[in-house]
Amino acid sequence: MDNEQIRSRLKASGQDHILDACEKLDPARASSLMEQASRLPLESLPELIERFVCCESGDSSSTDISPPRVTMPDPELAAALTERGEQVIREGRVAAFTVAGGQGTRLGWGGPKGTYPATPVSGKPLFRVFAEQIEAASIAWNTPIRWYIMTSEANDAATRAFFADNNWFGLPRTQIMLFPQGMMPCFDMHKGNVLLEAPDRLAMSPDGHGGSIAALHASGALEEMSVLGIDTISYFQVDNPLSSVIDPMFIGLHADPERSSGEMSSKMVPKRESGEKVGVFCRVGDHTRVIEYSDMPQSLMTEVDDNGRLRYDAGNIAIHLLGVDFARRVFEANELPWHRAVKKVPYFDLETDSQIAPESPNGVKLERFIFDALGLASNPAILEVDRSLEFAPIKNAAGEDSPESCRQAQNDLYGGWLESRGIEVARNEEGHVLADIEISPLSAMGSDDLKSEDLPEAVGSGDRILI
Ligand code: UD2
Repeated sequence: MDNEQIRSRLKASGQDHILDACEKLDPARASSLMEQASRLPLESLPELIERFVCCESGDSSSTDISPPRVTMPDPELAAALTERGEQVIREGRVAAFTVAGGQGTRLGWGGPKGTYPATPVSGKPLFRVFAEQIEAASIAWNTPIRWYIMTSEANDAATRAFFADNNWFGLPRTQIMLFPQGMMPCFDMHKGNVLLEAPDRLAMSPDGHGGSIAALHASGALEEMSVLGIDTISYFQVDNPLSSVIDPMFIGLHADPERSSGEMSSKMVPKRESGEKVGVFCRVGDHTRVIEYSDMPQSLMTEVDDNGRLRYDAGNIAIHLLGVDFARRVFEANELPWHRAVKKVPYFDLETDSQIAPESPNGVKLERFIFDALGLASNPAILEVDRSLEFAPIKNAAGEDSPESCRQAQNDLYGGWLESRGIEVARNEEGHVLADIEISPLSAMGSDDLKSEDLPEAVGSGDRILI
């Protein structure tokens, strides 16, 4: 595309200020800025700005809200679903997919979140935790499970370097594919202008984990999955070491035509308390949706049923299964809504020719959320799972959802495994394990897999057990 074309597209989309910026630059830098501008979704910007940038809320609110239908299988059904799921895995139809494009700002960790040391004894980074699960599952079901990882522009190089330095965690290099997510421009919250980060650079930010659908397409991953016969994507976030990366029972539920269309299925845990910062699964009209904690009206957030249980307690732990055909359909429909986040965005001011660090929010970043795809799925299955077995995210530096709470959750979980094998484990009055215990999925994927010769006689306070 030549400069004239970009020029007229910029004018038509109301972003002429970028042309003004170019006029102040030498030819090389002007051409770099024009090139960045040419990659913006210019034709859709005016509508996007009107709907999501220059208005208070991009979210449509609805009054027709009710709790979702949740599946809690009894042991007999669980066994049948597990068997079905194992068959699907054995046939090589499932891939693991980690979204790891976030910056981990709340945690205050400099590198990509997946490099964070997460396990209680050996301090394994999150990426290794998942890699070992994938290796163990590949062995257990005798099929090389493909692992897709979405990074972002900011952490792609560091993530690749980390995998290379760690020899791809012992997995064949060909089993892993990394790709960056898309970027969206940051806008002036009043005028809708795309902000400049520097005189010759647009201010851009990652397009949210919902951008994973477009990134799966753009990277060729969706295409590759079809070629390899993969029809199910096991989606999880990089911040939760308890994620069961390949869960046969969940996969069996997703693949059971009586219980799911096989388009999208999700796991939930009952919320810890009404204010917990997780999105909540709801029925909105005829669709299942997640309402993000920040968008949930207070009255619904705290509403209780006749038994005193929160009516909207189905917390989203961000573990989903997506059909590959469904993901392609969501990509083609291009209907996932944008969510507006008002932020302080440092920018270069063209009028004063100066760099501004705003003291109050001035900009809007737009993100897509993966769970909005639920609204496009027919008959999604929502599976209730036990928080203590599956959800202990590392998000904050201290307190809830921190390295410390996650470490305790891992100790409690693995302590329980040892107890189920008749081993005495020291616990405090609140029931928390008083030792550090770590069990690699390569040693055991569940308590039944533990080999007697690996087990300690007892676990006392302060012990450190690595199996
Ligand atoms: C998310 C959910 C929340 C709940 C919680 C469970 C959203 C908006 N909220 O909250 O409802 O389910 O998780 O743990 O999802 N990521 C990318 N690219 C991006 C943004 C995020 O890859 O552009 C990844 C990020 O690396 C992480 C995950 O998505 O793995 C979650 O991101 P977050 O930390 O921003 O989400 P959070 O904790 O606000």
